Amino acid sequence: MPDCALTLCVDNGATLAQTAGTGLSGDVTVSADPAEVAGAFEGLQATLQTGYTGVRVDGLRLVDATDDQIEAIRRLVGEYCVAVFPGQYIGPEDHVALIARFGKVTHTPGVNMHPDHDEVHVVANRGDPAKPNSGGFHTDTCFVAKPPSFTSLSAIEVPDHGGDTLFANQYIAYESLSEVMKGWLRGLRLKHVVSGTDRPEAVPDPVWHPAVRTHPVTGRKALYVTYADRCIEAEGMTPAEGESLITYLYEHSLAQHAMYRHRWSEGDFVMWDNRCSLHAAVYDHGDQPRTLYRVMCEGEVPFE
Ligand SMILES: O=C(O)CCC(=O)C(=O)O
Ligand SMILES: [Fe+2]
Repeated sequence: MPDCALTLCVDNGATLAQTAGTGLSGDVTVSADPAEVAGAFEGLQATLQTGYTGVRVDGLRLVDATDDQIEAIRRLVGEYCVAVFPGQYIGPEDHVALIARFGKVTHTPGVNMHPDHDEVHVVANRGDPAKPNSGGFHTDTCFVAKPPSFTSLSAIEVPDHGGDTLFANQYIAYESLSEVMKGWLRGLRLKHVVSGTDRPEAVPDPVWHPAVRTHPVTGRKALYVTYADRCIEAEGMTPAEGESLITYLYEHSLAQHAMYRHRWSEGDFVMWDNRCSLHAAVYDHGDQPRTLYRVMCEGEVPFE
C-alpha cells in the first residue's frame, strides 16, 4: 500500500485488506486486489459501510477534487457500487460540473428537469402517511442503448426520518449464482423497455442488453436485470420461460447481505454505479418534504 494518507476500513476497524483476504462466504469476492484498489484511493478516507457494498468518503471537498481523486472515486464507486460524501452541500452548477468530470452528462428521457438547470432532474416527493411504500429496485434508464454509468444525488431537503435509499450489489448477485445458471446466462440478452416516465413519447425504442455485464473499470461481472415492467423478454426463450427466469434473477438480485441502506442527511452527495447495482427509494417519510437533485453520466453500450 502506498503512503497512508489513505484509510480504508470496515466499521469494526478491520482493514479492507484483512477482510478481503479471509475468503468471504460462498464464492463472492470483495475486490480483485485490495492492495491495488487501496493504492488507487490515495488521499481519500474511505470507509466500507457493510460487508460488500457502499463506502463513505470523509475529509474531501468534492468540488476541489484533483483529477487523481476523481479517478479514485470512479474506481471506488465501481468496486463498492455506491459512495456517500457527507456534508458537501453541492448546488446545481457545481453538481453538473462535477459529474461532467466523469463523462458526458445525460438525463432520463421524459422526466421533468429543474426549471433553471436543464441537466438537473429534481427528485421531489412527499410520502403519504396513510400509504407508506417503496419504489421498486431498478438500475437507472436501462431502456436506452447507453444507460448511465453513474447517477448522483445531492440532498437539498431531507426528512427527519424515513425516505432512505437502498442499494443492492449486483456483483454479489452474479457471483453467488451456480455455475449452471451462469452457463445459462452466457450470451443471453434481455429486452428493456421504458416505464414510469412522465412523458413516454419522449423515449426510444426497446433495447436488448446482456443479462450479465462486465464492468469496464473493475473487470468484474454483474447481473443486469431490473423490475419486470422494464425487463420483459429473454432472447430466444418462450414468454413463460423468460418471465420465470427474469423473475427468479430479480428476486435473487436482492439479497440483504449485498445491500447498503442510506439514511439521508442534508448536504449528502451520493453517487452510485448503475452497471453493478440496483437501488430503490423508500417512501415512508410521511408528508415531510424530500428533495434531491439528480445528475447522471452517460455510460457505454453494455457488454458481456
Ligand atoms: O429518491 C431516491 O432515493 C432515488 C430515486 C431514484 O431512483 C433515482 O434518482 O434514480
Ligand atoms: Fe433510480
